[in-house]
Amino acid sequence: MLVLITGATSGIGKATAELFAKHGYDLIITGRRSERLQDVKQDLEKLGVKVLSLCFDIRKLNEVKAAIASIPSEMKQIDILVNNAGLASGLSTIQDGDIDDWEKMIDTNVKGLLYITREIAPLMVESKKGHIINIGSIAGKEVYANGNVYCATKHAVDALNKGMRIDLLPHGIKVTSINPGMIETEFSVVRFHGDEEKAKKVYEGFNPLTPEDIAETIYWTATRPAHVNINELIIMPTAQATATNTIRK
Ligand code: NDP
Ligand code: 8X3
Repeated sequence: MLVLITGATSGIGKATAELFAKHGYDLIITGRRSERLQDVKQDLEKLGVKVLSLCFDIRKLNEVKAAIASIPSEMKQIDILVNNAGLASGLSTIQDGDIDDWEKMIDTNVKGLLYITREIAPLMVESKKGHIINIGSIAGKEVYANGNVYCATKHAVDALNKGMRIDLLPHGIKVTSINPGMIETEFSVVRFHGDEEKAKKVYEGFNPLTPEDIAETIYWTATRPAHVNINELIIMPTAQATATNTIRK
């Protein structure tokens, strides 16, 4: 079995790659940070599986096409695609929003996910099987103050998840979305443009999910019997009821 995970250099993607590797799955991992990607690849290989790393920016269609075209034919039969690469950039009102931040989020979370899917879904259609797992968010189910564009991109992922499932139904391809609440990863450091102090405060006094919690959920979803598909899941920390209702110590 072969799994392609986008954004495997940190957080959910990295933890998911490790869990699949522990279960003997071969992997194709992607990300922009080449050194990190190489380190992750080497660690995964120590678990005895075959790993191909593809370093590219998911926002660039030509890079996506070239990367997928470079996959050797014996690794083209991808069983599971985890559309995970994504980010929030900035947290501000719509009237103060930074257009560069908006473009980064739309280009990564929506267009990047589409570019990859457009390359991989036809391969799955050809082999009449496959599973696409889209990483959405509670921000794709609810909207919170200052989250405007990030929430819009994750609502788009929610809609695409439903649309993909309908279009791929005749081809026997499963489509699932996993929609988590707060997970401590590099997400907030990226959202706050590298401000680690500000990022740390997001999780202060709070017990968030871990990337491993989401990896386990993805793995469970991917290993249901052939006739079972998990359409979507919302998974939250016990200390978080909605996007904005949290309990802190
Ligand atoms: P991280 O920042 O730890 O990981 C994000 C991953 O996405 C990295 O591997 C990064 O790799 C990759 N990535 C980002 N931009 C690009 C790009 N342009 N091209 C290629 N790869 C890219 O965050 P998380 O693990 O938390 O995020 C993973 C997913 O989970 C995202 O879609 C996020 O929206 C979602 N999510 C996160 C939540 C949270 O609270 N953390 C909650 C709900 C959903 P690199 O920088 O090397 O390119
Ligand atoms: C990321 C988590 O809290 O910004 O999707 O909605 S949050």
